[in-house]
Parts: sequence; structure tokens; C-alpha cells
Amino acid sequence: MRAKRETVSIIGLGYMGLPTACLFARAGFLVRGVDKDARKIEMLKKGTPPFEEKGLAALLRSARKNIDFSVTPTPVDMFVISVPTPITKARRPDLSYVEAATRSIVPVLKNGDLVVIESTVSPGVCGGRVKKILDMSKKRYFLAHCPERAFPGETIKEMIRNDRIIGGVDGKSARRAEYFYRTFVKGNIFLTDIATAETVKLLENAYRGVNIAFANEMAKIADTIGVNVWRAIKLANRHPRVNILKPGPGVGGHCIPIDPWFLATADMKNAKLLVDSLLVNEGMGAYVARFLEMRAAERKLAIHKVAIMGVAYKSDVDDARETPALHLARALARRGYGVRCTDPYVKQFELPLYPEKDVLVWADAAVIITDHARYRNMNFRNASVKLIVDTRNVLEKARKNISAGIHVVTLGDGETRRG
Ligand code: SAJ
Repeated sequence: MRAKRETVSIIGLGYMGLPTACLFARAGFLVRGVDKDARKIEMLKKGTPPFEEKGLAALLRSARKNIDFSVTPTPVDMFVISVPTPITKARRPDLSYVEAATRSIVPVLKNGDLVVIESTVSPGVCGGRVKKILDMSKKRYFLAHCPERAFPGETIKEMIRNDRIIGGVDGKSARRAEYFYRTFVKGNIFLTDIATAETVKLLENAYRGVNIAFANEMAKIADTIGVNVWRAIKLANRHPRVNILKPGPGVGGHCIPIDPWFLATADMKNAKLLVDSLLVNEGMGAYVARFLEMRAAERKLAIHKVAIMGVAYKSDVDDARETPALHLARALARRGYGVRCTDPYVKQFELPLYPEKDVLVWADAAVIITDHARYRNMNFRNASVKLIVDTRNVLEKARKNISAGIHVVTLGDGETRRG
């Protein structure tokens, strides 16, 4: 890759910021990766990725000669802010990290620099609060929003291939940002105004959240009317203009359960469908706990100890942020069950994690929360569980291999015995 004149700094080296920093470095820019976590910086200086992501270790190696890491920003030509934007307990956007990161670059900002916000923000934040902070520098700078749109687990591939939306405070800012991203993005780049770019990102994740809430509601209705929701959705999706997502134990990750609140809180009076969808998804943990209890009672099974299988928020990742497993663990504990969690990939979790084989000889029931590929072929031989609740329909094919003494029920299978 030809060396580029400009220098780039990424503030926030998380799941999105670190691959972005490496991609800019591999494209030929001299890159400085900045993160306030000194331990992470030490690991990166040694060339060790601080988390797992497909292809990240190799990408880091290929970018190394163009990248260095530090805890403080230094002067560069382009800054990318890629820090978390969580929600508060009251479900209000918490912009404190974006604001602090923006403040941290004010002392090193020069005339003509470009600042790009990649973090997800509420509409109006980049052109409002962020711009106000940058104006304290008294410098002439360009400002754009280029929300990340990569799918964790496929982050690097998606960062290169996906289309990008860039919104600028003015046309020049958008075009300047386009020049930088063009060096590694192979998808289309669409330029727009900054508030539209902010909204596009929120619309994408809100759309997915509402669609999943719809599927979850259908699963509950299917349980009531005695129809298998998985079969029904599969057939409905044969319609050329229908694409219903999958029901499950609720939504996790740092995006789908959170981003819709950024839109909803911008106009609570009108955000009825959004708020209801968020609450339907959040309520799935409690629903699964009731589902387990009901199905156990129907089968006259005495269940006291429950194994939660999978705490990753989605299949085959080691990321447990906002995982539905936690909602379920709490709902089960409130109902007096003993709960133990296991996951083949996750290393850090709010609750203790146990080895799978130990948990399965301890528990009376298992609830599959994450659709990890390895669960698809499990036969539960030697397990003490009498009941398996499959919230993701992962055992569809394995069912016939599971010992006859174990009852397997699937969320939304419509098999409740009534009467
Ligand atoms: N889920 C379901 N049913 C489904 C699909 C997903 O219950 O049919 C659950 C998953 O298990 C998970 C949650 O939803 O718990 C979210 O997972 P996801 O795979 O839909 O999304 P993320 O959070 O990994 O990534 C999303 C992506 N957004 C869209 O697809 C619109 C990604 O492109 C974004 O970059 C990312 O959010 C982000 O950073 O905003």
C-alpha cells in the first residue's frame, strides 16, 4: 500500500475502533491509536489483540509498521472518535464518553483538521454538542459523522465491504471524510448532511429491533394458539416481500437493545412502536422463565436448578454485553431457582461461569440462550437435565439424538398441553 501524507488518530480502541485504526494503517496512513485504558495500550504495543474478532490478530500484524498506541491524543490530520454511547438507567443517551473524547482532542486540534464521529449518537449531537466543544479550540476544522455499520463477528470484512454513509456539517467536510474512508472501503459511500447520517444509523438498528420484537410477539401468540412459530415464519418468508427475523430470548449486544432509545427519547410522544418493541424484547427473559415453569409443570417435572447455556449475546462470539442471559438469570433467581451459566467463548461475565460438563450434571433443566453452532449437534449424553428449553430453535436437527428421557421444548413451538 502506498504511504499517505496524512496522519490519522482513532480515539477509542474497542470492537470497532481498533479494526478501523488497523485498516487506516494498512491503507498507508500513519496511525495513532488512543485509548484511556493503559492495560489495553500495553497489550497492543506488544501486538496482542485485547479481544477476539475474526482476522483481527492478522490485521494487527499487517498494520504494525504504520501504527502506534498511546493513552493521550497527539496532533494528527484526522481524528476518528469511536467510543461507546451507552444508555443511562433512565434509558437516556449517555454521551459522556463522546464528549470527553472530543474534549481530549481540543488541545491538539489544528486548522484544517478533520474530526469524524463514528460512535452512534442521537440526532443533532454531532452538529450540536460535539461542534460546541470543538469550537473551543478556535480552529477551523472539518466535521463529519460516519457511523460504523459492521456486524460483530464479521467486523473486518464488513468494514471493507459495506456501504458507508457520511454526513458532514458542510459538503467539504463530507468530501474530506470520503477521501479517507475511500482508501479502504470497497462498498459505496453516500454523502449526506450530518443529522441524516445520525438518523440513518439509528433507523437501521431500530428496524431490526422492531422486527425481532414482532417475531417475539408472534412466538408468544403461537404458544397461545398452538402453532409452531418457526415453521410459520419460515413459510411466511417465502413471500417475496416478507422478511421476519427470528424470535428468541430477547436482544443483546451494544446496538439493537440500545440505539432505538436514542431515537425514542428524541420524541417520546410519537415513539410508541419503538418503545413497545424495546420493552417486548427486554421482557423475553421473564417470559422464558414462565415458559420453563409452565412446561415443567405440564410434564410434572421437579425443576430447582437451571443451567443457562450461552451468555454471549449472539452466536459464536465472546461478547456478552447486554446479553438476554442476564435478564433470564435474574428472572429465574426471582422465582427461586438455582442458576448456573456456561459459555464456550465468553470469559468475562457479571455472574460466575462454569464448565459446560459440570453444569449439565448439576442442573435439572437447561435453557439454551445463545445459538452457538456447537449446540446444534449436542446429544446431552451423561447430563442430569430432565428438560431443555431451546429459545433459538438450535436443537431442531439434534432433537432425535437426545436421549428419550429428556424433554425438549422450543420457545414458540405451540406445544403447550391445554385442558
Ligand atoms: N437476534 C434475534 N433474532 C434475529 C436476529 C438477531 O433475536 O433474527 C438477536 C441476536 O441474537 C442478538 C441481537 O438480536 O442478541 C442483536 O444481534 P444482531 O446480530 O442483530 O446485531 P448486532 O448488534 O451484532 O449488530 C447490529 C447490526 N445492525 C444491523 O444489522 C441493522 C450491525 O450491522 C451494526 O453495525 C451493529 O448492530 C452496530 O454496531 O450498530
